[in-house]
Amino acid sequence: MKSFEGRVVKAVASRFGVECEKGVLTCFARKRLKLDGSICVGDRVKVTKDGDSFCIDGVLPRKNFLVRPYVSNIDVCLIVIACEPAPDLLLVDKEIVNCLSRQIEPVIVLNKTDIADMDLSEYDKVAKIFKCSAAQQEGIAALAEYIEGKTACLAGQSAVGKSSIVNAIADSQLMQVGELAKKIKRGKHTTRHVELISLPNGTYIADTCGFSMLDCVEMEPAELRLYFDDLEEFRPQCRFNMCTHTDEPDCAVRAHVGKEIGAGRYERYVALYNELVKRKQTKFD
Ligand SMILES: Nc1nc2c(ncn2[C@@H]2O[C@H](COP(=O)(O)OP(=O)(O)OP(=O)(O)O)[C@@H](O)[C@H]2O)c(=O)[nH]1
Ligand SMILES: [Mg+2]
Ligand SMILES: [Zn+2]
Repeated sequence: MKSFEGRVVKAVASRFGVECEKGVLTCFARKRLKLDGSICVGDRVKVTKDGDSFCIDGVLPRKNFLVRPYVSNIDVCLIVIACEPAPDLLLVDKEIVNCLSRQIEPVIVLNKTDIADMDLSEYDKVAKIFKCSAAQQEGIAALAEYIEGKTACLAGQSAVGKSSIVNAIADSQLMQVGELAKKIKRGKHTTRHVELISLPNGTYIADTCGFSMLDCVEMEPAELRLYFDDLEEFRPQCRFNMCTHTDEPDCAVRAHVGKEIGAGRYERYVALYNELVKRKQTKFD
């Protein structure tokens, strides 16, 4: 039996699309690799030809994985926002924390610049920022170049234009683009399944369903600051070495809010911190 390696680019029920030298093959999984989640899109797998069918025999070690959407081996996450639907920056900050805690590089993408621009200078020290209009094909080339050869996933609220960006990058209408529900200015979660799109230049893109990746962040409140480099920069000047920058006296971070640290960014740090404290309390209640 000949066996070879490939990458799972699609999962539908118990069938997997595995990309390999021969193209994308439909594969089944060995029984011992239970079908309830031991294989996900993004996995590098070993495949064996078994008669007329192909079977996944094993999954190679993962670099990382996300639960919602369920994708593995991600290098970069494009966190997409737009002027409409109105950006939820708390969600953006949670997604950044989630990325950093999983060795994924967060990249902020402001889409729909044909409608409005937005000041994102609060994030200058936090993540690489791209501005684009998928509709006008503006700023797309730079983004495509940045993710070349990497595996990128997209995150962000419904209707910010994730699928449109994937289309623009792939330069083809691979994905179904939904109408922004006009009255409520909220999307309809058009994209429902996860699929890795393999581009000729070695880039893989996972279009996702618009859910946030945040609920799966498991960490101690005191750990949060490790994912806020832009605040941590000032910690050496805080009175306490273990300062959480919330209510300690002589906190250098608080002293720089409104100057080098954006007030909104700091407020969201505190909101996230309090959320983690609350979660910890309810866990032990
Ligand atoms: N004006 C403008 N509209 C855009 C742009 N990009 C996308 N849209 C529109 O925004 C709406 C939503 O786009 P989608 O690409 O489906 O958004 P999505 O983020 O994939 O949404 P979900 O799949 O529901 O999560 C569509 O009506 C698009 O035509 C843009 O650059 N400018
Ligand atoms: Mg979509
Ligand atoms: Zn401090």
